[in-house]
Amino acid sequence: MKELNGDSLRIAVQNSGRLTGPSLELLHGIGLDFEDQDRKLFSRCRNFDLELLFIRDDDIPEYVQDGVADLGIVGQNVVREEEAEVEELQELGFGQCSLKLAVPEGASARSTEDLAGSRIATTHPTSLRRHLEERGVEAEVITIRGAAEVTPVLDVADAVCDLVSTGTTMRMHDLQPIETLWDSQAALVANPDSLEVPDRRELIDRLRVRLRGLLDAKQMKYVTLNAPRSALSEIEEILPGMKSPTVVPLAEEDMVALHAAVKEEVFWDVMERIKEAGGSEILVLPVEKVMR
Ligand code: PRT
Ligand code: ZN
Repeated sequence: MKELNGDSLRIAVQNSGRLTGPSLELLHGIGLDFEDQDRKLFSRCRNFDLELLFIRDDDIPEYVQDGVADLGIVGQNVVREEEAEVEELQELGFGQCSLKLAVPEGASARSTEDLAGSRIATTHPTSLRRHLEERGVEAEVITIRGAAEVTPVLDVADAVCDLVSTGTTMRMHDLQPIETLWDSQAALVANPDSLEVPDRRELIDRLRVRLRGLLDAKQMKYVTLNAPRSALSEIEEILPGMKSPTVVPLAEEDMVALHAAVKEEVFWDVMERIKEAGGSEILVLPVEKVMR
């Protein structure tokens, strides 16, 4: 194992919240062996020169920007809100949400412009102010810590600007979204200086390759099927494998077996066309990791 001059690579992860479980699962998924039971401030990887730093999500962008950690796993929303100078390396496919403006059911406002002169309660004041400025709308921004959805009922605000994922919270409070400011998900971010230090860069790149492998695999299925040799060229065209499909002759003459990796998003479409072209005994298996 390579030792960095002084200290190890450090990654900041939310200590307890929505991103914690998926973040740790991801890090374990790329083969990192570390203790995550008693959530101390630090946890050291046993098989990689990496230390985990468990902190509140709001502190992650700043800690990464200031070099307290080289890397962080955090919502894009927090990075934007803190206006942190960090480099986004990779979207991670969890923690999806949107920042939305909403008004009570029955209110007449239908757009940001309609909120001129209103009081808007938000957990994301910087983002809201920027949005209002872009639209040339003047409104009172009321910053709150959480539970923006109760402010209209309490007559603290006329509208809210908060994160939404399923939309249940807003519906339960009779709030109707009128505009989406942006969408967000969890991302891997880095301190720009850490990327310039060769030793660190090398470790970061290794982690990135592993992450890509894991994330790519999630979007893939491994497919095997049988087909008459005569249908081979047509099926090969339909089946967009990583390169081209593996073709194996079968004991039964004029029949072949094909193996290929197929992207989840085009999966059903591809399978239907293959069946039409003469494919049969189609087996679909999950892909655990991909290394290109
Ligand atoms: O203690 P700490 O500061 O670390 O945690 P926290 O309470 O600030 O954050 P946490 O754990 O709630 O969320 C961490 C991150 O998850 C956020 O920064 C987002 O990147 C992401 N995320 C994804 C969400 C949501 N979805 C989400 N729905 N964060 C918050 N919410 C809240 C929202 O504010 C609203 O109150 O959930 C409610 C709405 O949910 P739905 O499903 O009813 O629409
Ligand atoms: Zn937080």
